[in-house]
Amino acid sequence: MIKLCGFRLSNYHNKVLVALLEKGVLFEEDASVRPSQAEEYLAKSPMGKVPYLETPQGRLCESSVILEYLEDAYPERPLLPKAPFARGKVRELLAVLELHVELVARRLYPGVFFGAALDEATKQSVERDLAKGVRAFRALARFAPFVAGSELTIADCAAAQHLPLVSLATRLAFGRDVLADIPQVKPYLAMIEARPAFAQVKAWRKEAQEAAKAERPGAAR
Ligand SMILES: N[C@@H](CCC(=O)N[C@@H](CS)C(=O)NCC(=O)O)C(=O)O
Repeated sequence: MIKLCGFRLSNYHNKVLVALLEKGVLFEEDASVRPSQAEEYLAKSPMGKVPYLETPQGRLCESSVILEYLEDAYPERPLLPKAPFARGKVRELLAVLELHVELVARRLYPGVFFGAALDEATKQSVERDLAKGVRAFRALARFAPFVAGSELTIADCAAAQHLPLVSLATRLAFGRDVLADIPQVKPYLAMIEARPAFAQVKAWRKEAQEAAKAERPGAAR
């Protein structure tokens, strides 16, 4: 059986977890795996990140690659449309959201969530780059009612995890939510989080958050 390895505070782990639940795939989870640069961990996940997926044929890392693998291996409940152009549009939205929004906001996380110093130069470069990413996301997102259109897709699995984190990080860093000017985001998140799979993953994340707080009382997240 396939096994998802990572931890439930990770938005990338949760992106895959919710896709597995939505697709109704039988899977195991090891939620105790943490990122590491140790040799033995790099042998499993070459960038030292989570998540990775164990399959009968071997391991796969990179959450979007894992989602594509799941689409190929478990096509019964698809999270991508059939038509090539429509598939391209979903992947385009997902790439913009991750490369130009989440990954940019991620530069704030050490400062806003883990107590590291956050210098002005970083804040300014993040603010500048995020303005472009958020503009592109806003141009591409459909909210009709799902983020990429009328069907639930892999883009929703990602958006539901990343958007709240980007809002929180930018509120903490800049005193304003960079997504506040996209009025569809809040109702979209309320709608998507009402789905049982998304509600379950959110509840597991909150449990993991409480456990992390109990371990490290100073941590923000
Ligand atoms: N592009 C990767 C990103 C995964 C990622 O950044 N995971 C974080 C946890 S949310 C991590 O492992 N961070 C540790 C590190 O970057 O060394 C994916 O989609 O799987």
